[in-house]
Amino acid sequence: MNFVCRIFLSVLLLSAVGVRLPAAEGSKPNIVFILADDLGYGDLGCYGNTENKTPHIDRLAAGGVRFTDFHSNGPMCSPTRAALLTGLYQSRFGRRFESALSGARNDPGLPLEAVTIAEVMRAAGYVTGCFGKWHLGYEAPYLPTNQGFDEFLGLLSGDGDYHTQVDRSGNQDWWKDDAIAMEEGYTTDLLTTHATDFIERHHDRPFFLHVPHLAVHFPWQGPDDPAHRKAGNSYMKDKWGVIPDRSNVRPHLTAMIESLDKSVGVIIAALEEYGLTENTLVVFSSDNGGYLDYAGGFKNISDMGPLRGEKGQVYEGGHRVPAIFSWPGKISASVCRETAMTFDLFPTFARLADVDSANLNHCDGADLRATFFDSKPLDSRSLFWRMGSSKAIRHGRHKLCFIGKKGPELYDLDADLGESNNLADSNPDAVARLTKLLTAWEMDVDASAKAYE
Ligand SMILES: [Ca+2]
Repeated sequence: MNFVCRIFLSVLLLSAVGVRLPAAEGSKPNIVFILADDLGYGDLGCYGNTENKTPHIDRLAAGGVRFTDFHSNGPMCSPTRAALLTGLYQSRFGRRFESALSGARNDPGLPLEAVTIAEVMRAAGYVTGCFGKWHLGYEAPYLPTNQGFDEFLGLLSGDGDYHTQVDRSGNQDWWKDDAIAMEEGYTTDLLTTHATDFIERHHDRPFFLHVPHLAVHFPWQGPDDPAHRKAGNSYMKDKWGVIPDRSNVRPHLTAMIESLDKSVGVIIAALEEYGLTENTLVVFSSDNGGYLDYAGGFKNISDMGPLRGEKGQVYEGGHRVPAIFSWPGKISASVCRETAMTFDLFPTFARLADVDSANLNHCDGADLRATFFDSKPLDSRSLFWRMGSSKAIRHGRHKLCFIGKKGPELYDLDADLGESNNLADSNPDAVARLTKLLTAWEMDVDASAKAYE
């Protein structure tokens, strides 16, 4: 069965189980997924940072499973979000989804016929809420409320001023469901307030709460930094924010990270207040890696830990991200070294909601439950990234990259996490084997994408 047939069969199956279950279906766990934006692999205390104070996220990690080899599907915002929502490689929806959606009015969002995790959870009896950054469509009909979320509040574009909620084109960008609903406040705090309000209103039934924070994407503005953008002006050339000392972005980023950490603490406190802690899986991750020194003249930005590269690249710094799974009483504290990816969350969340595995066969991602519940290894598999003319495959300890028109780069990540020692010349067999797998994957996803071009 080809891919398009499989996805439409899946839609039919979802329709068949689409009768909402009664609210008394209390045994199903709540799921809270908090997604940071552009957070570097080394930006959190629990991932080795000694400057940023992140006690709430560190506490989640200390009591749960902390992955060290977790990857975003893309090294940019929109690609990872498309993969998260669909459980599929974003490339299956066309090459547009391998980079950030532009926001142009002729740049449609995620196809409405895609089956999203929010639609799956809703069909399984969950109330679904998204509070944060969408970046999968800028206007109707490509809105979260048409993609399975009962409630949406936040921004549709890729970034906005944290104080005025104005996007880089000068548009007011703060929405409640399908309408502009501007609010006073700091973006991270506003999203936190609405997320906890959602918990309060729905604490007596299973809920799927997705909090895709804007933090810590630029403009780099901590809570005490000034507003930067006003509606009606264009900020395309100065989208980064106002940093008095461009050589040192870090203090601003630290303030943003600590505000994000505070948000996690407030959401956890809300779960505790309603006695939901032992029936709720909380997952924290990032949509891609952070920044090193940037071409706009900014320096000392994210902490990438030992990794090479940054956001937008297929080196580890672009896509190896923090990932923490916390569920007190159900998940034991451990560090997990299995290789996993954002799109694995789709089948994982769906299976926790008792969705039949037969309805999930179309997914590219894998169910991670046995990994974080029972510390079991995942089946061997290859994982792929492609953005523009750069692409990479990971299989076991090896990673093969093609950066633009340059020749192959082969790294042994077990021995060389920093991707500094290119083994392509000394191991041509591995290069040939992985190139063959990568080529087959490209043919597969490009064939799927024809339905959307
Ligand atoms: Ca991002």
